[in-house]
Amino acid sequence: MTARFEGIDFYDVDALLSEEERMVRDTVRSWVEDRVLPVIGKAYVDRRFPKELIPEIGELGMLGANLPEEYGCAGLGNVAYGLIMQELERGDSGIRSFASVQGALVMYPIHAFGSEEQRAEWLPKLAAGEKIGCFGLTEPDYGSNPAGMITTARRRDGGWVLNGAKMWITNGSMADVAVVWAQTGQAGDARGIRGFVVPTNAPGFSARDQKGKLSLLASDTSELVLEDVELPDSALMPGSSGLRSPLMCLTQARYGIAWGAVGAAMACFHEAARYAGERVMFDGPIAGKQIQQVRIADMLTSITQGQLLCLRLGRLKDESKMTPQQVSLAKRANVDMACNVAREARRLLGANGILAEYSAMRHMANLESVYTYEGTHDIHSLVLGQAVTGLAAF
Ligand code: TGC
Ligand code: FAD
Repeated sequence: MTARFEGIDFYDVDALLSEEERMVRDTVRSWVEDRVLPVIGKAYVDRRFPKELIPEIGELGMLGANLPEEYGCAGLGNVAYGLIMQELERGDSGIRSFASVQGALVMYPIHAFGSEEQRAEWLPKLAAGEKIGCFGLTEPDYGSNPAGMITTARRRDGGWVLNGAKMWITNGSMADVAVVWAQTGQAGDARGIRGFVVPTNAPGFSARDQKGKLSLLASDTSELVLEDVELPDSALMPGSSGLRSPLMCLTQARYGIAWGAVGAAMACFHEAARYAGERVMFDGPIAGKQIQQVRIADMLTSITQGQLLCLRLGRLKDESKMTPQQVSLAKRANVDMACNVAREARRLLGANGILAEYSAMRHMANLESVYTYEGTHDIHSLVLGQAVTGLAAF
């Protein structure tokens, strides 16, 4: 009998990482094992985001980790950042979502498009986890097509007045600050879209928890309502300009999701491989049955492909050569891969696979949201179709 492969790095991707990248990965991995895995099953069943972990997430430098140190961030490279997302999502997609939104969708735009005052006011507190942020782009009638948004920002008395509603907003009910995208021009004018930094205690701003979810249960998802929210001129992010600005944020978040999905798949694979070795049926471990070996081989192959895809994408990002279309390919491929791995892992576990005590079904349900948010799988198909054919088929 040959030796068993128990790890989750079949192609020794480890050898392609720097010492710092490995150290970051191992630190987050240990933290997730010690602090997330023991509580996440219950938090999920209780439909509760484990908010008590936020200060530690901040303390370990996991929020906006690829942003500069001068604003209290870790100033890491993009591969290390991706590995943080991978390890957080080995715990749960809800934990990774929290960090993705805070870092890529709130801190990134404030850093990229905000004024120096906005950066100084918000970035250090967001990095430390002392303040929580959310990102409002999607609206009830404008999901895949944010260009059509109907939330407006109108000039009044040297400031702005915001009106509208945002839907499906991660961190929405617990946020101190919302990055809100609104139309300052005529309806449908994508170039009139601007971003605002909105304190959630502003009169007229309210958030309502989204009820009835069957996915991402350990995550805060909310609707935001803006009714005559009066803001000073300084709330506008001066560098934001058109739909391109929120789409640039999505590129950052989708990059992290491509890594995170690999983490969820690794967790499912690990659990399934171990279970197969322990579960005896028909006089032997199910690991010795050919059908389960095909399952395991398929999972291992697709996870390995996903790991290599992320690493190459991260190196391109570090060289400032990464394109949004390359990110679309990785988000689309890796999330689809992780959905398949989670489903097959759940099936391999038999009845135990439906329990919260195991992670496969939780990941499987979570990944259905990940498949839909940050550009649905279909939207990324169309982005790639356009990249190849030159024809937009949206
Ligand atoms: P289009 O005309 O193609 O583009 C408008 C301008 O933006 C530029 N651009 C991008 N820039 C950076 N990154 C990208 N990914 C970009 N995509 C496009 C483009 O070059 C153009 O620039 P310019 O200078 O010419 O003005 O815009 P379109 O209206 O045709 O839309 C294209 C489409 C459909 C791909 C886009 O609308 C899209 O991506 N839709 C999906 C919406 C989406 O992903 N929403 C996500 C909401 S946030 C979320 O889900 C958070 S979940 C968080 C969590 O919990 O982890
Ligand atoms: P729709 O756009 O209505 O799509 C419905 C279906 O039609 C999909 O299958 C889609 O692929 C398909 N479709 C759409 N257009 C086309 C086309 N042209 N051709 C073919 N098929 C098409 N948004 C935020 O702004 N901030 C957040 O923090 C946030 N967090 C989220 C958290 C969760 C848990 C979820 C589920 C969503 C979150 N979203 C957030 C919203 C998310 O980005 C949207 O759900 C997503 O963009 C899709 O929009 P939609 O749900 O309105 O679907």
